[in-house]
Amino acid sequence: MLQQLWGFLSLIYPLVSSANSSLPNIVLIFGDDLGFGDLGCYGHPSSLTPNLDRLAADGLRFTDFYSANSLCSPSRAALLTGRYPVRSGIYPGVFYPGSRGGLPHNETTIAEILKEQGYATAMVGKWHLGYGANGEFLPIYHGFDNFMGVPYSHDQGPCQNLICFPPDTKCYGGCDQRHVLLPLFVNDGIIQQPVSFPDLTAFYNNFAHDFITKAVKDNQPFFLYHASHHTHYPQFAGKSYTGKSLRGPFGNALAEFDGSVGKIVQALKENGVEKSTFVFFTADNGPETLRKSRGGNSGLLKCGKGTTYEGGMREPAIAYWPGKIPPGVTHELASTLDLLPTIAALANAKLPSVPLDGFDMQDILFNGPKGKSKRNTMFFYPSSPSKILGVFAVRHGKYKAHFYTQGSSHSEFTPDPACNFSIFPTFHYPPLLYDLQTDPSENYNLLIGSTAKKYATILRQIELEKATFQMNMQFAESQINKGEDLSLEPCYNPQCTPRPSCCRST
Ligand code: CSN
Ligand code: MG
Repeated sequence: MLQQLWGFLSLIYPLVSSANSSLPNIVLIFGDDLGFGDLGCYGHPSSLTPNLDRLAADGLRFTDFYSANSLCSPSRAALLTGRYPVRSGIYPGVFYPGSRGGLPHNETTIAEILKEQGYATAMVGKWHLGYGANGEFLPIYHGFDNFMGVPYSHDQGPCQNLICFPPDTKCYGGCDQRHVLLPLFVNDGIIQQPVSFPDLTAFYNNFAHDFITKAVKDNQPFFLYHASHHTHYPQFAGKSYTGKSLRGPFGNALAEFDGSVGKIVQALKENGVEKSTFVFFTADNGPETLRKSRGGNSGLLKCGKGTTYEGGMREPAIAYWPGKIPPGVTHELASTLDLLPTIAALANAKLPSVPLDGFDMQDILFNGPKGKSKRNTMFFYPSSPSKILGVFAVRHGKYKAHFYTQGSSHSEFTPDPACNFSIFPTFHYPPLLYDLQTDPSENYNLLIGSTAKKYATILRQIELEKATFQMNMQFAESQINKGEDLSLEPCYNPQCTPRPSCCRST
């Protein structure tokens, strides 16, 4: 009887699993502190990004794509939940190694949605959505079957001498000395502390390759979330990328990241799944110009990381799916918030029953030049949002209105004084209004001078959108204000003293 049942099951298994394998694989690639002007295919003259440039040439390149916040943790929360990060409590600022809080478990991530549909799920790289007590917020507790990476930024620990090749090279590091040495995790266990950054990319590339190969062999659709530490400060690159680019340390780091993109696409080809995989690339927030030539570049956009100007939040973005996504360039408005609904639709999955801020992008992806966005508005919260001040800026169609502007320490050292740290939140009424199609650099306020009256209707419309949006916005309790407890930081020898130095794995 048991044998007959077994026979029956193995007979129908291929039918069930081939139904599964008709679901597309999903690869999400996320850069860090990478600006609108940093890639070759977005006009940078000395960057070396042949793999990303090829994805752009053979895929769809976005010109008007936004992250949902100008800092890392909130931007990543929005990417994985399809919700403005104030809804999940990921504000103000970012998580630290000993942060008590993390992405709440009642939030639904893209990984959880896809797991429900039978996907194998993995994350490689920088998490930055909390570690918490005993690693309770790690990716494996948010829908990822497998994780290899560092749970936060690599400047959030004493990182000097970990990042350079050869090892005795002078490194430029203002790394945070308060914390434990940077840990490399596999799932919820530390395999190396401190992690050796010049060797890290090879580890990640192999992990991604093996994950893809195994999922294909198991006839399982897969979701890979590759969130690079590149090109966050301090810059690092392994032996094969050191000195490779004309653009110095930032360029070498970017080239190494680009190399990983190439390796992922190669693994898809090798396993015969390139034509059944949706690949999407973008980045978390604008460039950290504070690092001068070792930081990124927002190109013709104003300011960078930490600000609600275009340079803080408009990002390069590329969608790639040969045979399905017609190659081209789109000027449609879209956001990281739109990835969850889009991916859910591709995987025939149900949407979580919570307020979502994203729109299905399939029409933009699959309909070539006729593809239209369902999104007509994007709201810009600052890096320390509050209910009282509300959204700082609103993009509606081609217009953007700034109700508050503020500089940021991350955006120091541009020639534009508006970006500087010393500029506190400044209220504008009437708001500053820019036409981002004729003036993407936000130089020429339309609401001054004799023509201002012409824009009364658009201004009223934006104010109505803003009021409606804010009326419906629920701020969750802040996870970041729960503060830090240094004893929660990840440590290879959990009971050891004295911390943090005793946490070393070798
Ligand atoms: S971020 O960069 O994680 O990419 O946003 O590494 O805002 O205080 C930001 N911050 C450390 C960082 C601190 C970071 C902050
Ligand atoms: Mg970042």
